Amino acid sequence: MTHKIISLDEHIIQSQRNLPYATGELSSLLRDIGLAAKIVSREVNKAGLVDIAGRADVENSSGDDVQKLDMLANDLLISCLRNSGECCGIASEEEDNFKPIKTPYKFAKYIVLFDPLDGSSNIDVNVSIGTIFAIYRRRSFEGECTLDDFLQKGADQVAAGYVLYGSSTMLVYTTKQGVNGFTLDPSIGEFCLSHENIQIPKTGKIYSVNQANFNNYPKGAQTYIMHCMNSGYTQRYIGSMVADVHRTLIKGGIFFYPGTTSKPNGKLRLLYECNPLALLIEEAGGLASDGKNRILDIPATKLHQKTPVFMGSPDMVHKAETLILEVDGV
Ligand code: P6P
Repeated sequence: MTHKIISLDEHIIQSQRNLPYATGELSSLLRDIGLAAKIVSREVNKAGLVDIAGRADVENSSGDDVQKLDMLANDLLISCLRNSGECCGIASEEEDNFKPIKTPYKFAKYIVLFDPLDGSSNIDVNVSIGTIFAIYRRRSFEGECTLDDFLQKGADQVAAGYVLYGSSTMLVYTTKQGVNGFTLDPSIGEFCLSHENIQIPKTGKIYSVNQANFNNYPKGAQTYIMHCMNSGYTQRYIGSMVADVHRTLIKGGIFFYPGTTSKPNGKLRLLYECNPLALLIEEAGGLASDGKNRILDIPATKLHQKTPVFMGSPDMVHKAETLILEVDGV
């Protein structure tokens, strides 16, 4: 029996049929992101063969060294979205100007935030990296988008997803109708449905944290790490959030990046890293918090604001929150 291939485009159109108010713009925007992902995947897979790996001698909004491939991915995504006609504004981790990029489409109803290539420190050592995106309906009614259009709670996202450039290239997305994963088949240039209706295991035995920072974590996070070690869990940490969260989504477990003494809000950005991944984790049946509060409820006040994050299997995130409350208090 031949296996029916469902492409990303077909799936997006089918999902749109379930959204009564859908008029096709969101579907078109998601397809444009899928196109950008294919092009970025082609360039990521060439890194090392062509002089696009390595540092670009530029810093981004978070003071990270920008890699050449970061800039290429950023430019590709901006170009695809700017010409899509479905979004009126774009915000990217790589754009240091603390204000969003306006597109020519002042009446388009969506805005997009993205981290074009997360895990960039892994690019030149051939470790998995990823693109993360979040889509909101604009809050302003018409005309040029405003910063306020971007400063929305994660719970108000209409869609979110990531692309993982690993042993294969996968796109995983949600429009709040569940989580579905697509694997790129380079022979036909299509993302094909490979992981339908992903559900995260209720618990797991893998904890994912940078243990090198142990002494700088709050006591509550230290206590949870000791709990994981004493429970015989396995520690896995790739250093690319998309890769660590993807493994957590598929196998179960918990990924966390707590605040530290020098960075009380941690390192990961709320708007274009934690919120989109938190929506996917929750849509798959998991939990995502800052240790105390639901990530998706955190008010957005700055484009590049950071938050501590604990996300994954519900039983494990709940245990972390319980120990944090016991040890650190409210
Ligand atoms: P650390 C990559 O630079 C990143 O932004 C995330 O993808 C990853 O989870 C984290 O930083 C790794 O940070 O401090 O553990 O090297």
